[in-house]
Amino acid sequence: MPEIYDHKTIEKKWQEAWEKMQLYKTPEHPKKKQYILDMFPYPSGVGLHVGHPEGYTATDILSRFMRMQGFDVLHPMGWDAFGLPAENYAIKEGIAPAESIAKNINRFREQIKSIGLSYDWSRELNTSDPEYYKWTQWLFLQLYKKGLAYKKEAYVNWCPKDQTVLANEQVIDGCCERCGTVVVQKLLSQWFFKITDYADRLLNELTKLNWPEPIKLMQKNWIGRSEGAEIEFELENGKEKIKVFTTRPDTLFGATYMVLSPEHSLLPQITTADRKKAVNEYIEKTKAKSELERTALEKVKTGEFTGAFAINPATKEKIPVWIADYVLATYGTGAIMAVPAHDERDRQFAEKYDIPIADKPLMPIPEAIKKFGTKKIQYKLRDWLISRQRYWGAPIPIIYCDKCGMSPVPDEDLPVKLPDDVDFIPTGESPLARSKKFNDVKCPKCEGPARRDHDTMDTFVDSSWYFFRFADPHNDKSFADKKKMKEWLPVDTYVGGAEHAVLHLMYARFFTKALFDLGYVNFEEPFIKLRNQGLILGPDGEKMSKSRGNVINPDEVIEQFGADAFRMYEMFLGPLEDAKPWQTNGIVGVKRFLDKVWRYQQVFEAGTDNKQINKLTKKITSDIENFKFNTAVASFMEFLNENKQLSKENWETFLILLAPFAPHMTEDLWHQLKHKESIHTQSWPKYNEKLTKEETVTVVVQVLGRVRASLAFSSGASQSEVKEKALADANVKRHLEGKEIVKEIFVQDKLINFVVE
Ligand code: ANZ
Ligand code: ZN
Repeated sequence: MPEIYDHKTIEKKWQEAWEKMQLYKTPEHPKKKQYILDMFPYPSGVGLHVGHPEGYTATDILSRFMRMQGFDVLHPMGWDAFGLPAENYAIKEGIAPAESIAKNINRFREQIKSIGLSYDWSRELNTSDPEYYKWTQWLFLQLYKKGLAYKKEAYVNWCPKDQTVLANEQVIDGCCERCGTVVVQKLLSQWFFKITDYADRLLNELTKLNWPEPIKLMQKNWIGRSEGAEIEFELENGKEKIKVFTTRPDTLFGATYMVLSPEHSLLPQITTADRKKAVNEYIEKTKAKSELERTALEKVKTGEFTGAFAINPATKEKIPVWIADYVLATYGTGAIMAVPAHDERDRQFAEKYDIPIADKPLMPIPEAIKKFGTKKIQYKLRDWLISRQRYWGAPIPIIYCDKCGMSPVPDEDLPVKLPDDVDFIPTGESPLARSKKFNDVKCPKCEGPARRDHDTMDTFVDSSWYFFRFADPHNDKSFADKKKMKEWLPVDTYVGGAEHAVLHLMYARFFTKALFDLGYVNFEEPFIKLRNQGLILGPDGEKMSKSRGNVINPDEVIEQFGADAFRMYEMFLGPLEDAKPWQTNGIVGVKRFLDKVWRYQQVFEAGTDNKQINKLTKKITSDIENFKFNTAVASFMEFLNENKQLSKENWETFLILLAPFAPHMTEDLWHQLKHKESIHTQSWPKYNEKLTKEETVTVVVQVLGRVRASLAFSSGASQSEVKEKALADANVKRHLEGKEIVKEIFVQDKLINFVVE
């Protein structure tokens, strides 16, 4: 056997062999199933980033571990392939998105394969494939037919640079999430999904989920449930009433004015003639402002008096009605009762405009509601705006006829395919509007001339259901066979970045609940257990970016160190969910460990002790179960350092434990031991609980030879472990104070002596 692990030859050899023997093919009908899923990537032009394989390696280890434990595992990979970057690239370089995406996917697939991940490639899917988006369109129509997809005129977030509408979630600090341009408000007719119908269920069922608490909290805040009341105020002149939403009906006696949002529909009726000019000017000015600018607490308050007065139903006093941009049209009723004595924003406003502040006694909330209003639960969650005026997405399958109005595209005419004769230059209108071939269509009702909807769907629609499709990716009769979904779903473990806390994860939950209500699936939550991977930073501790020049290219790392070293280093970096910097000498250490494993098969001496391997088996088993991959890698390293003697059986156990982490090298060593079957089809080792128990020893701590403490350790505790605990001991601390340790004498399991000056 060669002295050196030649990763280039050996890893390639096994990757080809595994593919040929279809080692990772998903069993057709699972008995004991595990569905282990990665958030599928957007195949960008720059290729795989070292951040991608972090989660992928974790789920790969888990998948291999589960297979070895006798589970039938579904572990697929696919591509979230629609979206703006491909279209922007097309605009810049003149290459059709379908073409550039196909190229990127090929590169991504190659790169992922070079890591030795155990995906079942026969289930690969691509959201921009007509065979896939046919079902995206079909699902849209299911929601449409149930009244969960509707069209309405609405003020929408508009990015002037990308020339498209953005969902609220895609506006970060008032700017476009993609290009950073300041977002403006525009009144447009758009498609929405009625996710608000599910607000309560989306909130209540969070408690069922084994998800990181911060993600659950973000979803909870995003849904934003508030309990309060609606109260109507009569106008002094005129019959209209102004309805407000308040969480503090108990403060009604202190309401000394009212504020309507500048978009409020009553304004034309109630504004008095002398105030019209000022009010209209203010309305115009508000249009340029984002919600965030309008609602920031520290912002200087502005507004205009409408000339109208309302009657406070509790005090019967006449109070002025104002407009101000700090009241939003899209929350509650778009109007508030202002209580400057209790609300900070109202106080600032009242002080600025000299409106009375009345500190009146509070009354119990139930009494206030009973006397003056009705109980109301309000949510921050808004309906999901899904139409985009862009090309590279699934066309919305709706037809407009002058005679018959709006009709869904008949199921047998799906998919509505994207035309390829399109000019991509953005103009604010969807590029599809400029394709005659696409637009001209017969009305499904009267057969007369009609036109297609020329918007496409938000790419988050594509990714809201892909996990169903993996259960049955080639089905051309339905989005996935009901029985197969029942066999494989829900997803048992889902891994991806925390940046998806409110978008993708909320939408996927909504889709699942809607499909449950429609009778297609028998579960209401798609992802039972969720784990996040943290960012891998550059070696300088900063976020990796081209401009900083701190990007680590996975291809180069694999070329130099091999896939097994790359995988193990990705896991060794630190706790999966933490942000952590890439350190090149760290991977050198992992590589050195693997070379040691490679040689060990030749050098280990026959031993008989089973205690250590039992302990290791227990540790690796629980570390994988608990997603503690970094400590598992450390345990392998320690084990080899401490055990020169192993029986052949124990050495084989070691290899099996290591196989999910370093699948190539362990497979090769396994075959060198004359095994005919793959190491990856072996059963996961069992351990004897009795042999894993730690023995406790007492270690004496001395300072200059005098005993200062006796501390308990598990036997075999290392010098650094003992030292750390010794230095934390109060008495030892006292005797070391102001002195410098010049020497340490350490006798394992017995003593540590600090020599000081
Ligand atoms: C009177 C009052 C007195 C209020 C007080 C608060 C404190 P959350 O908890 O976020 O639901 N509000 C209602 N609709 C609004 C809108 N469209 N734009 C801006 N503000 C609006 O907040 C509910 C409170 O926010 C409501 O209760 C209302 O002010 C204000 F001491 O009513 B409150
Ligand atoms: Zn018609």
